Amino acid sequence: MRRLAALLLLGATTLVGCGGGPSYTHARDGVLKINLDEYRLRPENLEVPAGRIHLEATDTGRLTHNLAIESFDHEDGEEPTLYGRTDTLHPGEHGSEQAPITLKPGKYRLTCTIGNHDDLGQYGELKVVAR
Ligand SMILES: [Cu+2]
Repeated sequence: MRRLAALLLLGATTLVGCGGGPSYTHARDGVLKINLDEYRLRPENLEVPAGRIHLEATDTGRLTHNLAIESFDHEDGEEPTLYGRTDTLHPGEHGSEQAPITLKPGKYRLTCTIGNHDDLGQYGELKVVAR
């Protein structure tokens, strides 16, 4: 129980980001280059200027994965908004977005929507900043 409290505290500190928050990888030219494996996105947290976003995902794992961009906030019982995703990728495959993606400034969730991969930790954060 004490350990759980410590973990929660740690989570709160990360959210506030008192200088020690998550670091963001700057995506060049709006291209999110992300490797997918069990069960991580590498890198996890990316920052990109608003506008057209491209996905460049590679499945470096042993299972199928995909890469999706969805909203952080959603009503109880409702699915988050899906802004775009790749096809399902098999080990060793590369994939880009299924349809053009344009994002406004804000925070978005990066995730793999296959099985319970998200629950297992395969997610990250996309910070879209004003140009
Ligand atoms: Cu996955």
